[in-house]
Parts: sequence; C-alpha cells; structure tokens
Amino acid sequence: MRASTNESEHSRPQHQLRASCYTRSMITLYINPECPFCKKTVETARELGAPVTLKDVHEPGVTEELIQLGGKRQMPYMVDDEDGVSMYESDDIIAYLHRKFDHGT
Ligand SMILES: N[C@@H](CCC(=O)N[C@@H](CS)C(=O)NCC(=O)O)C(=O)O
Repeated sequence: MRASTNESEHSRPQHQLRASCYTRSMITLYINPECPFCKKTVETARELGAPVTLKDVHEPGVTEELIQLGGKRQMPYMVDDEDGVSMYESDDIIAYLHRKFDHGT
C-alpha cells in the first residue's frame, strides 16, 4: 500500500494558488529570525499563503525604520499598507492574518 494520498500533498497547490492571486506583497513583517514570537507569526503567514515581505532587524536601517513606524523596538511588528493597519503582538498579528487570509474555513 502506498502512502501517496496524504493531506499535505493535496493542500500545497491550494496555497500556491492563493498566493498567486496577489501581484505584490502588501504586508510587511519586521522580525528577528531567532525570535520565537516572530517565528510563529511568519509560520502562520506561510500557512495562509499571505503575501508578506519580511524585514530582518539585523539588516542596516531596519530597526530604525521599525522604531519610526511603530514607536518602539519590539518584534514582530506588522504593517498592512493595503488596509492601513499596523500592530505589535504576535497573537494579534496571527489573528489579523487569519481574519484577512483564511478563507478556507
Ligand atoms: N508579547 C510580544 C513579545 C515580543 C517580544 O518579546 N519580542 C522580543 C524578541 S523575541 C523583542 O522584541 N525584544 C526586543 C529586542 O530584541 O530588542 C509578542 O507576542 O509579540
């Protein structure tokens, strides 16, 4: 018996299709890749096929940009240019991404 019909194989093309609906990224996530709060936020964005641009605070100028936009040095921080929404707090960002991109359930 072959294990060729598992869930992940079938769901992958759907994610790709969803991601391809967008011509450009409108969500920016300011992250530190080692930060567990950032990791779970990025993972959710990937699972949902959300069009996200990641900005790593280790890169020159990114921390300054984050503080200028949000007012403090804390990661993750999300900016949604399309809807004019921005926020700190990983759980709030994850809930927001689900509301905006999880059309499956
Ligand atoms: N409650 C916040 C906690 C976020 C947090 O503690 N982030 C840490 C990195 S893991 C941070 O921003 N530290 C400040 C710094 O690295 O300068 C969340 O869930 O997003």
